[in-house]
Parts: sequence; C-alpha cells; structure tokens
Amino acid sequence: MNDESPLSPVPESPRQPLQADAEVLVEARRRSRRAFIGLGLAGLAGLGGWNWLISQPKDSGIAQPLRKVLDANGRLSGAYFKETRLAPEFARSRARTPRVNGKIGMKQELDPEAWRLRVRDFRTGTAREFTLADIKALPKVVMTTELKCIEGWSTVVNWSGARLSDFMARYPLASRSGTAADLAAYVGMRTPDDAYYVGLDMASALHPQTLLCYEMNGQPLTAAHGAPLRLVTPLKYGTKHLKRIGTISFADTRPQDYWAEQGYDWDSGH
Ligand SMILES: Nc1nc2c(c(=O)[nH]1)N[C@H]1C(S)=C(S)[C@@H](COP(=O)(O)O)O[C@H]1N2
Ligand SMILES: [Mo]
Repeated sequence: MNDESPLSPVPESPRQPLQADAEVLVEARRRSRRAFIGLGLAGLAGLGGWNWLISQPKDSGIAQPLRKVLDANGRLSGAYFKETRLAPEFARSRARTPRVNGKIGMKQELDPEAWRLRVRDFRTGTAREFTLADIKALPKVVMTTELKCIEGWSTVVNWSGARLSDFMARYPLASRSGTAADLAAYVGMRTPDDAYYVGLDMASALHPQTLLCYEMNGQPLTAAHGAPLRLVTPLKYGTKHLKRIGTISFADTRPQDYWAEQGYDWDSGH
C-alpha cells in the first residue's frame, strides 16, 4: 500500500527489500491484469453472491473468485504477493509455550461463561453475539507456526481455532449486500474493555492461516494468553495477535490500531 505512515522504520539494508518488492509488483501487475480479463467485480455480483463464492475451489485457502476480485480492485496492490504466501509450518514437537507478552485490555477478570463475541453487521450496524460454542462449531484448523514479537523473540506454537474466513462466510456480516461484491476493506478487533485494538486489511483477514484461536499447544487458552478467543495471524508480528477478542467490526477505512498509533507499521507483516 502506498499510504505508509511516515513513522515506518527505514529498512537497515534497503537493497534486499527493494529487490523483493520489485518482484512482487511485477507479479501483482501480471495477476491483476489477468483478473480484469477473467472476472471482475461486476461479474462476481451477477453470479449469485456469497453462497456461490464460498463453494468455489480455493487458491491457498481463499476462494478463487474472491482472490481475483481482491486483485482486480487494487486493494492489495504491492501487498498482494505477501498476503497470499503461507507462513512456514513446523513439526508439532517443536512447539513451546511463548512468554506472556502484553496485558493491555486484560486487566479485569473475565468470566468465560458470560463472555460473548460481539460482531457488528457492516450493513445494519447492529451487533450480533456469538458463544465460544458457535466458533468451535466451525471447521477446526490446527497449525504449528512461529509467533514473532516485534521485540525480537519468536516461539513456535501449535494453535487451534476456526479460520476467520470461515466465520465470515458462515455469518456474512462483512459486506453491505451479504455478497462478496461489496465486502468491507478492513476488519477491526478490540478487547472487551476497548483498551487494545487492531486493524487488518481484508486480504489478511481472509488469509487461510488467520485464525480465531481457542487452543494453544492442545490446551484451552489460558487467561494470560487470551482466553477464551484470540487472533492468530502468523504473517504478522505478535502485536496483531489480539488476545481476549471482545468485538469485531468491519470498515472501509483503516480501523484504529494500538501499535500503529505508537508509530509502528500499520500492516506489521514480516
Ligand atoms: N489484548 C492484548 N493482546 C495482545 C497484546 C496486548 O498487550 N493485549 N500484546 C500483543 C503482543 S505485542 C504479542 S507479542 C502477543 C504475545 O502473545 P502471548 O502473550 O500469548 O505470547 O500478544 C499480542 N496480543
Ligand atoms: Mo509483541
């Protein structure tokens, strides 16, 4: 994206990243041209919408027509290639318990029985509530990936949860029409007390490794690691892995992001 904050750190050695970016751009242009020729936004809208969309074959876990629309409308621009990559997975035996890092928005006691996930419908603005059982009813995904903190440490962790994309397909609250044609550009998440909050672009939200996670290393999440539900999105730094999700909302402009407000890169990919 071109609207990078002026506070983004300057890469220490510009040579490598610049070269990689050039390759990404070439590839993104090639693909988006093809997407325009193939199937554009109007084409998708006429084909029966979301239900049709989610039954389509997946391209790295993202329904192909949606992938093409996301390419074609240019929202992904240079980030395209990065967002369709998969984060490396590791042997389950390498998983460890990460250090508890970051307690913002987790000061109060939380009663897991009383907890509800509140999701604001993009079209109507009304909130819908979900229980943990609703999330667990979605297909369970288990993956062993690296949690990388911006402070410099990383830990391989085994996570289980539901894909955020499966949640959004099952409950089409992220678009104005209920179809993929007018999907919001961003997803925002906040702790129940609103003290910690993150924003994701829609491509990152739909990424097949972006999980609403309820287990760490085969055990239910502990309170300190974000029980009952946290975000895991292994192409991004730990800052985006919001623990103790209270609310999810959708927007066409970048949602507030706690660490971006402190000067960190809004995308925080690595
Ligand atoms: N609610 C909340 N979630 C948060 C944070 C926080 O301060 N509050 N810190 C983030 C950061 S910087 C990291 S590195 C990870 C660490 O996750 P862990 O404590 O499970 O290791 O949580 C992220 N999620
Ligand atoms: Mo972090």
